[in-house]
Amino acid sequence: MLVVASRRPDAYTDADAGIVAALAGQAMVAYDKAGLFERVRQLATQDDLTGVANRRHLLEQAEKLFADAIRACRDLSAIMLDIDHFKQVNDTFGHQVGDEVIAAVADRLRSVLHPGDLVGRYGGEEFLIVIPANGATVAAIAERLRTAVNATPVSTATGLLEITISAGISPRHNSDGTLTALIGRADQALYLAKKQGRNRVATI
Ligand code: GH3
Ligand code: MG
Ligand code: MG
Repeated sequence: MLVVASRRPDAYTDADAGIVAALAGQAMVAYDKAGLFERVRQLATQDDLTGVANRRHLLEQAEKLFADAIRACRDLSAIMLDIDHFKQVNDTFGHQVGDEVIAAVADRLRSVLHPGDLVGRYGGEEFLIVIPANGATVAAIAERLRTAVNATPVSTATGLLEITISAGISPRHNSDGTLTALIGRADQALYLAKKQGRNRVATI
């Protein structure tokens, strides 16, 4: 609602009202444009299913965090997470229930992470987290993420499902010249966690 007021009686003519209406119309166009712009930005950066960063946005943001960490000599780690035996969920209950599980896992990851942490969907049922920490701190965060997923069963259309994840951590080393190298080590660590029996965290 737009109100134009004056203390003077009969202050405005019909022509004035027309001008105000035209200006308000212009403002509405700008308002709608801003809304559309925000929607396009969302579509370009967010993963539809989970609301976390999509792969492209995730890697773009991760490159920035990686460059900043090198410049300022700050701690940085990558955590690669993967849902355990997820194919069984799809095969037993169907892909829609699988999708519900992926979305619920993303919610639980987000509930543990802080605003400065980066989380995105790296692949189908794989999430990458890039976090300004290393050593015992990042190990504790990964453990909290694992526990957050496993603590209570996930509610789906087919009922409650026990879901676990495995996580691989790679704290940034000075020898990690590129983000790709850092992510590669997180992936190796994840592979180790799977090999050691799943539902656990491993560090390389
Ligand atoms: P592991 O414990 O070794 O990770 O076993 P897994 O069964 O989770 O591993 P695998 O990589 O074999 O299975 C991943 C499955 O995820 C295969 C693929 O069909 C499924 N998938 C990938 N993206 C999606 C998705 O968006 N929705 C659903 N429902 N399934 C997906
Ligand atoms: Mg898996
Ligand atoms: Mg996988």
